[in-house]
Amino acid sequence: MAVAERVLGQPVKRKEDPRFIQGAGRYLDDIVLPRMLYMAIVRSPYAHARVKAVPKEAALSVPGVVAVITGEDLEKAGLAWMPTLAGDKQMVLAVGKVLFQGQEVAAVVAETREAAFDGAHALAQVVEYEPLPVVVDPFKALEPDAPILREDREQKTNHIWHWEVGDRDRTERAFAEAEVVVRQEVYYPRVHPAPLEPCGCIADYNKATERLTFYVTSQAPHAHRTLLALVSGLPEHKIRVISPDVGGGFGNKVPVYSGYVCAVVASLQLGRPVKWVETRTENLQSTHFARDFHMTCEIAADRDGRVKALRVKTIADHGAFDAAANPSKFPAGLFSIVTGSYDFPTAFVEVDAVYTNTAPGGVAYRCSFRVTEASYLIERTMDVLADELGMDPVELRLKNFIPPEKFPYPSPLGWTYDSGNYAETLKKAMDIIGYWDLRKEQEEKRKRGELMGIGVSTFTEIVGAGPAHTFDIAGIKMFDSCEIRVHPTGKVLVRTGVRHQGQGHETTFAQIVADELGIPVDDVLVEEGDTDTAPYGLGTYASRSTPTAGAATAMAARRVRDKARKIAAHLLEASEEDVVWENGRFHVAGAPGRSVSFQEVAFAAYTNPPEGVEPGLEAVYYYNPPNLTFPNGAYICVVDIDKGTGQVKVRRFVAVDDCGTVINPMVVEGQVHGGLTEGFGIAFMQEIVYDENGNNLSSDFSTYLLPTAMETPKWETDRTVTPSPHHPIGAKGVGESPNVGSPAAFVNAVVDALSHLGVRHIDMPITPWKIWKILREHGIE
Ligand code: PCD
Repeated sequence: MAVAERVLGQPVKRKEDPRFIQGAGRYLDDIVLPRMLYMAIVRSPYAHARVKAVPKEAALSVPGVVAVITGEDLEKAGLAWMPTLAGDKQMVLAVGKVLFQGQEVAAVVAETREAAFDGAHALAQVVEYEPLPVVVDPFKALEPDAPILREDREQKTNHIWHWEVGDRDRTERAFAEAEVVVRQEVYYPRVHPAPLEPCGCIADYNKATERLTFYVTSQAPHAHRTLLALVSGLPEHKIRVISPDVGGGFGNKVPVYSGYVCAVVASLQLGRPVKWVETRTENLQSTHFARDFHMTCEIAADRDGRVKALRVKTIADHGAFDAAANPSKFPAGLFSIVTGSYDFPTAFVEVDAVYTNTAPGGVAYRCSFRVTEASYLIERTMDVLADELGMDPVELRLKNFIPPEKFPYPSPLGWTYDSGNYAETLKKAMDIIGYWDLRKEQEEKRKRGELMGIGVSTFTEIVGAGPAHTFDIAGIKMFDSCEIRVHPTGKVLVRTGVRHQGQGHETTFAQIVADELGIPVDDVLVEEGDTDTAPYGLGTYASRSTPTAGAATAMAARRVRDKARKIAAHLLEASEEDVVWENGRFHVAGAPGRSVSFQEVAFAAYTNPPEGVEPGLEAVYYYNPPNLTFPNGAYICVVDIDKGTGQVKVRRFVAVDDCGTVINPMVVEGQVHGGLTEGFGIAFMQEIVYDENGNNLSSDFSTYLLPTAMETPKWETDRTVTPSPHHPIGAKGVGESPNVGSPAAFVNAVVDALSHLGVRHIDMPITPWKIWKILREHGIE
């Protein structure tokens, strides 16, 4: 019999794309319910001010406005504050004072969207504020005479928490004895996930059934259901969260926002559906930002380049409320992956979080909770060390990589890396790009005064949270789930506890099931996002879907297969032990001719089940991963710099990723292209900037730039495959890798182009203006 080609690993075209490319996706704002009202939010123009009066009448007198909600109203209902994922609390609507520009002050509900905006505008004109001194700089916020921002908390400074990990004493000793020490201050600027579809919801409370249906652009519908139940007091079984097609998430759609709570309150009061969709500026001003880490990194090493110790200190700007989205035991997320791909004998890391008059956040923007900051820092500082030692960055890395035989590798900061072959991955990238030839070319060009740089980043990530014993979000354990229903004709419905936002789960998870059950991918329908039908799960972010729900999917399919084997044995009149599963069919051992297909078994499950076997064919699996997965990669970037304008041109970019077993190489390539483009935007174009009064100067797409097809370089991708030893199909996550690994490659390339001038570091975003100034400072015209 011909060996059936496995669908796992095939570039199956995305099943979801026909609806997306025909404009037939169904996003939140496409949903229009009968009798639906619209909500708009009045926001503070001040970054810090007392709110003296919110005269509702101004909005109520606008035709079409039906209700206005203020902080005072919410206070009466005990809803003025909501808990954040970081264990802090955040104002839903301002009570007493506002703490950042764009903070929610009142919600206006009206018959039409236009009337809601008109009402909000009218009210915004008359809200009375008394401005207070503003602090936007986290270092100034820590000074003894800084104004205390959070009067609601009993604290005398703006310091939120201190977190440390590693062996302080051993690290100190290693530094004291080191032959070489480098130290670099690195700022990872505040950026924003800026999904093309902003955040929004429809709250639809039915007074007769006492049920709330909550449509929301959510990356984590089940977690949102539980949090809504806890915040609103509604019984959880009377809440149904539906996350329709999501137009990009990037971590922005993990938290619960004020607009959601206000829409629910409005619908509860009015008994009508209430829609709220934020504008682009609202998205950039007030829904959660990412990064904003001020880091200092030190590496101790031998003269010959062997690393001895790592020491990191970080000031984290958390804005007005500590609303960072992290697993609860990890206030700085998984930042402690900062030893990266290198075999550091010891390390010590400290992070201090600070309140400022800026928007709250700290979301895991394409990043498994602060992994991008960590990866950028170590990859940047390894280059600083190479420069100090006069070594090639590639040689320094090859010398210090964790060798393949050391896996599973216990890192000095407490992780157990599952697998990797870093040297192989780097060498592949070097071959593709022709590394040593480029170095020769660079040498020649330098002689001619031309600026060319080569940047290397060999990063390691940590994705796929749980395991549940260490990881929880607001107390909910981080496992994930899959339910499989096989219909009598052998067609399959798969539901999972995660919720894709364009990643392709409808295809890749179907491939997993098709592969496990020996059926065509087209026979599998994957559904996510409805809490009434999907099994409980923690959602899609932090590249956790494949490591968790993807694993659950394989395990559930195996459960289905185990039952199918019993039925097959009955059909084949053999004992179960003699039934072999091969090439997508069951046959009797030694008699491959006596076989049945999965479809025949499925039909029998409903028409002819064996004695003592339950009819039907379904399975559910809640997968609690034994460990995280550690994807990695080697990225090499080549840049040319125009001396006249400071313009950086990315000439080539080679990305070799290792995400273990690849389910769909085309999807993976698409993920890498998307993440590299975002990384490119971060490195060269983007930053959320505040002036000293706390005005957000980057609150639209003319000031906060997204790369378009015009700026985006051509990406060259390849891979190595080092399967995860603990994942059922050996897969690791990949969605985040390109955003985690690429910023350092871009910046390293630019710094490399200027290193002969004595330049060791440049903070992102690397704009032409910054480069132009540096060149002038170094006398280059
Ligand atoms: N895969 C394959 N293979 C392997 C891996 C993976 O195939 N080995 C594939 C899967 O299955 C899917 C994808 O790929 O489909 C991805 O995956 P992952 O890595 O697992 O991830 P997920 O979880 O699914 O997702 C998440 C991510 C993130 S995280 C982000 S940001 C982003 C990414 O994802 N987002 C997005 N990507 C994307 N895409 C799109 N389109 N959209 C979006 O939104 Mo966060 O944390 O949230 O921040």
